[in-house]
Amino acid sequence: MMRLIVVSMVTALAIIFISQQMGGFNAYASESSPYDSGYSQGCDDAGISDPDDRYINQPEKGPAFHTEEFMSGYDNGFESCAQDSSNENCDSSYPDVCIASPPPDLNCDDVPYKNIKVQGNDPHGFDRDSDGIGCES
Ligand SMILES: [Ca+2]
Repeated sequence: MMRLIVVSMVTALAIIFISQQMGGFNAYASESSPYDSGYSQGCDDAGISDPDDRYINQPEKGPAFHTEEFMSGYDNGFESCAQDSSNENCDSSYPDVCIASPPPDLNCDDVPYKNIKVQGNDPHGFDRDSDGIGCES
């Protein structure tokens, strides 16, 4: 009987401990981490064309004033958003080059590429024989 009570108490304590751990974890996850704030700051800066206007180049806001975690987020955010904005008019059917989606409908003569990789719906019809290579030369 005594042993059963002890086992029950240990079990109860374990459940309390685990639920506290989970609660603590959730509370932490709901706050933005230094990495996340860095990431969103980096993403914002990627959209600002004049480096002087970027957050990171403001007085007392440079890399020396941030944690390594923030800067790691900043770098990734900047890189990711810089790529997104430069690729926003590139059709995903032509992943190796940047060709805008129609309109206008382009022909191979209109683009400076040969033997381009084609995937997906090929809106320009560069790959008529559907072998994954467009504008063969
Ligand atoms: Ca082809």
